[in-house]
Amino acid sequence: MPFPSDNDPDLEVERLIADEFKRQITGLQLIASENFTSPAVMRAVGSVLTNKYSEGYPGKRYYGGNQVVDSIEAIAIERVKTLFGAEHANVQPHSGANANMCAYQALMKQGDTVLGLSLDHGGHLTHGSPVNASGMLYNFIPYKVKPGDERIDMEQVRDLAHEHRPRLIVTGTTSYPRRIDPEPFKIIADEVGAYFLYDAAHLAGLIAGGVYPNPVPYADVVTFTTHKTLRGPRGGCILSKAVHQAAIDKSVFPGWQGGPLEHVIAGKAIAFREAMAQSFKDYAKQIVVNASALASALANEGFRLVSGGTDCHLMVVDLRPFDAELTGKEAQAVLDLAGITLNKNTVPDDPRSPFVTSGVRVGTASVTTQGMKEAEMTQIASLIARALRGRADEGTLAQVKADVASLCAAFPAYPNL
Ligand code: DSN
Repeated sequence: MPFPSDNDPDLEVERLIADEFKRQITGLQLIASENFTSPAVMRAVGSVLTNKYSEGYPGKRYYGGNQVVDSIEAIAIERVKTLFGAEHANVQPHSGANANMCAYQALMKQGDTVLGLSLDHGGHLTHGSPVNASGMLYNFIPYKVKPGDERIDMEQVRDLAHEHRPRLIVTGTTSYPRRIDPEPFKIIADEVGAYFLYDAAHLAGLIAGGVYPNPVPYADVVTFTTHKTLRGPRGGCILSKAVHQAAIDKSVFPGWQGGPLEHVIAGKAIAFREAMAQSFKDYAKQIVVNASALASALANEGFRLVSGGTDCHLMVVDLRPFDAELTGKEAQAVLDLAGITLNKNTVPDDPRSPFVTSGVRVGTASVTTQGMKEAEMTQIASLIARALRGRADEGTLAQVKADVASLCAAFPAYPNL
């Protein structure tokens, strides 16, 4: 039986997908949580696996016909355990936010106390924001970065842990540019009898590539997304100690989710294998080298880097020394017009609201996938500064956009697509 779209493709949507492809490859993608996944991953995500229902886990499904799916999910589980040295893995979370909520439910009961990094100091919505279910279901106590060096204040973490005796301590970030050492968190968690959860969403690719400390030996549970520095399909994953296996699996299904997205799990399996390659280790190293080069170049253009720089794939740029009137909101909009995509971001103790902000967040995972290196980071900093300085002039923005397109044409994300 023909499908309605066989002879009547939805050209409106097809054209928009083509437009998005063009936007991605002709502009600079500097959103720190994005990347270009591989054609092999995209083939898996667009495969017939999307047709299959497979509630449950390999060997224990509620529906028939899961022989092939079982093999795929089992491969994904084994690969990710090997990649990070984990005792247990659940590859079903649809997203990082889901992964966190599933982990919380596995480790706590409603109303329990948790320590988490404040959102405006680099944490995540699911680390206790009052507008997120995490903040509604659990009693989150925020810790912050120190005002001087803008690094996580470990003395405050210890003090708060001893004062509040939390059930869980969460670390991991979305806009914190510095290295997080997992061992001190584990020591503090042990002092107060708390579990330790590390949200490695942003950092998974750097950890897999061996250029960032691996929290798996220290944490009870590690959650992450597969589409950021890890460069896989959009989705989440949970690693844990064997002792938490049953609780984690029960919390994911039937606790929070129904049918797993096996087409995405196939993409995760492919990405985990890609991340084992030497070329991925080289890639992860170059992401960090590029971030450091971009941070220095932006500082030379007159911007202030929160904490003075970066140890990972991202930096938070305080716009105020560059131009006291320029907000993150305006910078994001202006740079969009110039083909440079990034996002507004609060700086620690930002006087402006999260919808306006005094900063932007910049990441180097995507441009590094394109093959750009330190010299191109200097060019990118110059393009950003030119666009922002000349933001009142349409001609300047058009010229920067043309220069951005030329740079991207020299480093195609998908040379064969
Ligand atoms: N939205 C992601 C980010 O940009 O960091 C976090 O969930």
